Amino acid sequence: MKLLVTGFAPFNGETVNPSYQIVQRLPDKIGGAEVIRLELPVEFGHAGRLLAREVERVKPVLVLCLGQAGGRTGISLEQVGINLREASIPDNAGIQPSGEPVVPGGPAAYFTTLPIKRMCARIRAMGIPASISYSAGTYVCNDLLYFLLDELEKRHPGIRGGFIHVPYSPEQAAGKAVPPASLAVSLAASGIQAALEEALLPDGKGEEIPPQGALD
Ligand code: PCA
Repeated sequence: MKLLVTGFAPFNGETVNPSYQIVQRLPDKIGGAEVIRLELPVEFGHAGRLLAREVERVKPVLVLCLGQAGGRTGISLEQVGINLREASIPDNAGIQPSGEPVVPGGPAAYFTTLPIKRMCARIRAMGIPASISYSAGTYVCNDLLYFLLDELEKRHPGIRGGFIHVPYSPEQAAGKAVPPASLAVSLAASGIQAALEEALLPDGKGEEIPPQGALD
């Protein structure tokens, strides 16, 4: 049994991306499953194609993609990917799409197939800030999430997939004149590991889920 976990390369002038630093810190086995790691380029379309190729090769039970969301105040478990590319900055290949679909003719949105409420509750129970997010944005992370869910639905209906955004690391925040929220990579990695353990539990066997209101 394998888990495919991805992070992104640095972008937008940063020298690191905590999403892949977290992936590198995960243990080689989680919940009895082997962890397969992949670093993806911050490039519209290209990231999704590389991921699809790896899904085909690895045949994991679950795919979790991570990305940096500077300014977010905790770990953000994404509920939805939308079929829209709207970039406020160019990607690492210099492409800046506007008003384009991720998949022409595809549905407006896909929901994650991971049990994100249980995963979120598990992270919070460790004393690590986390919440459900209802927008992964319209940049490369949303592009990857939408493309992944489209691919899994069409070609690998047995594989579950989703996306988690993480805040800046403290080192990144320290380099900014007005420091934004940040989360230590080691702490974030512990939370992501626990979330993956939770996701591998059969439905109904996981952490007791408080009502959503209690999570807000
Ligand atoms: N974050 C960007 C793309 C790569 C990354 O780590 C995003 O949120 O779209």
